[in-house]
Amino acid sequence: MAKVFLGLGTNLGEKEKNLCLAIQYIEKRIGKILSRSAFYITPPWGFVSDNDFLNGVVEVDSSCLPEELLRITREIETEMGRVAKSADGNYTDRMIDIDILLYDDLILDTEGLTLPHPYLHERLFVLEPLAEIAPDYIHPVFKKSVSTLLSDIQADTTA
Ligand code: PH2
Ligand code: MG
Ligand code: MG
Repeated sequence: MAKVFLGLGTNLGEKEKNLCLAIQYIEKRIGKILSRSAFYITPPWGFVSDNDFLNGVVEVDSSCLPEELLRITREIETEMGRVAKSADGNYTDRMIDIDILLYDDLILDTEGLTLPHPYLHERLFVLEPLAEIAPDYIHPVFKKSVSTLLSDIQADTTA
């Protein structure tokens, strides 16, 4: 079994319902939810939109391999009405986004999947909920705890 952290985000529709539904799908298809952060209202990061996000992180005990996880999370996104990942490489509003943040302490860089998530350490909307449920988890590349990564970017006002 692998311990997996998934980041959830939505900025369209009934956002709280979207996150709760995604968590139900995750529990059914990916594995037991070991912990769940609170949901955080966050401003759009990296693109301009009138729609704020609701973000959260869940910790899952899963027997899925990373590639299977990617396939299943994409299926859930599509079933929940996510239309296109992005138009011309820019971020877009979405019903649901499920990102694989950490998979045990696996480091992976394939065409479709990079682990840990390549922007995990730069994003307050990921680090805040992650630090709530896993402050002492060590990032396998930077060898720093999640709470240290969070204080690093809190010191940087551009994050
Ligand atoms: N996801 C993005 C880009 N920007 N901003 C916020 N606040 N929350 C997100 O989940 C988010 C984002 C790419 O997936
Ligand atoms: Mg994302
Ligand atoms: Mg994504």
